[in-house]
Amino acid sequence: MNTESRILCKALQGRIMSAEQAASLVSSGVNVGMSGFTGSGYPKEVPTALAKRIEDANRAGEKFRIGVWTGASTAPELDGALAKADGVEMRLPYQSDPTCRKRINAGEMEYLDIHLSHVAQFVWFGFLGKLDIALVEVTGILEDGRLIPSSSVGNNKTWLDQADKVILEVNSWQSPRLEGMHDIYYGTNRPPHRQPIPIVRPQDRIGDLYLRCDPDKIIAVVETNSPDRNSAFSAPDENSQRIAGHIIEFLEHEVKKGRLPKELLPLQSGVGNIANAVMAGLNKGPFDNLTAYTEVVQDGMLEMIRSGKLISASATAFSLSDSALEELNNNIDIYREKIILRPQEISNHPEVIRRLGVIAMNGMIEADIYGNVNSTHVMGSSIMNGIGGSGDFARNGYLSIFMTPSQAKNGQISCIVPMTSHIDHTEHDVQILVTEQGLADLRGLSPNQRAKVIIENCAHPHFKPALEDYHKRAFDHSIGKHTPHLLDEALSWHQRFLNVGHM
Ligand code: 0RQ
Repeated sequence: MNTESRILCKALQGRIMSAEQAASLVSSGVNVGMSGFTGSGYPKEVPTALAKRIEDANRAGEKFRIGVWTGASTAPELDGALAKADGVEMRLPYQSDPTCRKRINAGEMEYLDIHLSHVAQFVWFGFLGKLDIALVEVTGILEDGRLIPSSSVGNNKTWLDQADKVILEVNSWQSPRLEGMHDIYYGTNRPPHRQPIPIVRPQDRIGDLYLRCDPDKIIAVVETNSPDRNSAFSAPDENSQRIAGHIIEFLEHEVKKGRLPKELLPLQSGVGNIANAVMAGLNKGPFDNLTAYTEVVQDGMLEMIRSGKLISASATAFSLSDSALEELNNNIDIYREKIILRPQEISNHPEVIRRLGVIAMNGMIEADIYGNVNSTHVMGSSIMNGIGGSGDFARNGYLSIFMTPSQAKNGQISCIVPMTSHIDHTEHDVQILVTEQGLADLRGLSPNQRAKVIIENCAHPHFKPALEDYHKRAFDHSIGKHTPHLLDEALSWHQRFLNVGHM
């Protein structure tokens, strides 16, 4: 597209206005579907203007609150500003903002944590109520009104389709050469009319390059020029490197056993420093011609594409540091050939994940000795971020791997516990646990066999004796010996740490 003007559609040029004017079109009580996924492609100016408006209303004694639905996490200008203004009635489906988290944990904001692949279809089914407004960042608008998506796709297709009214932010900071990287699939129907999703390789394109939107619904177009959130990663620390090392050794073993091809199967990698470190490890590792079918392209994956280790990546968003972003923009024509950004109901689609045989690797808060995993709650009652896409991938992947350092809060808390204080992934969905101490391969093991391997391989030596002692006493005294527990003791495990890590 012409880089000087980003709004080529004549009819929409007349709807250009300021962020404040656009924010004034949003009234209290509405549900707003906003773009944004792991800090990329979120609207930058209207949410902040809206937060200001909400603060003014609150000062005047009027309660002004909206429902905020997104793809996933956003940034301080969106989640932070609206939470600070106390303007969010219901937030879904994934957030990682400190102010938002504080409000949720104080009981001041409702939060619905659902699998990322479920969000779009729940809206089509009408399960979440009415979507009033879509507020979506795009890279540009073509003459015929089609929209060039931004640095994330998330739920934008669904928001534009389902909302009564649409506000667009056209961000000229986004590279115009993102055009051509997206694949927007319009073939999803509701049951009983569903057809197979025709992806048989991660790099298959099945949709359009552009988002569609009825121009009559577009009530405002706001021009912006603001960067995505910088997702800085720390250099892999010793623990992350050891976790990466255990995973690579395991994958090599699986190749030797003939259970994985030598170029492995498509990789999914969660967010955060450990996930990034695993990618850095794979980049130096023995595998070539790798592919990814994942949600997020972080720095580590970009480096793997650059080195040639990774030949293609399918995702729904970027989450990059400043330097990685510069690398992407400087070489975007090369990356566009290798990266596809899809709607999140497709990037996280259970059918496709199962068909491709994805190797799912996600972070966790804690796991118990039987293999249940808690990804979301600290001390059983405080939310950290949300389940994100980890369940979509863990339940349906070829391998489901969960990783964490063996201890948190400077060694005061064990991340291997007798019974998880909250469960996101049950023992049935968890095959491999990894800490810096080692890897527990749980495939084919009964609960008691799992407990031995998890404690032996994953627990920190500081907590190992207490966990072994718990399992032994539970086996001796529990009525049922299948998954032995001393319930009072298991449930009170966290009590002694309550003053340590509560948020
Ligand atoms: O808190 O920074 O205040 O100290 O949890 O922990 O070790 O920095 O790990 O950044 O990889 O996050 C599970 C949260 C791990 C993440 C989780 C405290 C710890 C620290 C973060 P502080 P780390 P990470 C794809 C997949 C769910 C969604 C998902 C996550 C903070 O991986 O959100 O997988 N996963 N999506 O101190 C008390 C424990 C603790 C603990 C860690 N046992 N007790 N606090 N912490 N373990 C992406 C998307 O779906 C979008």
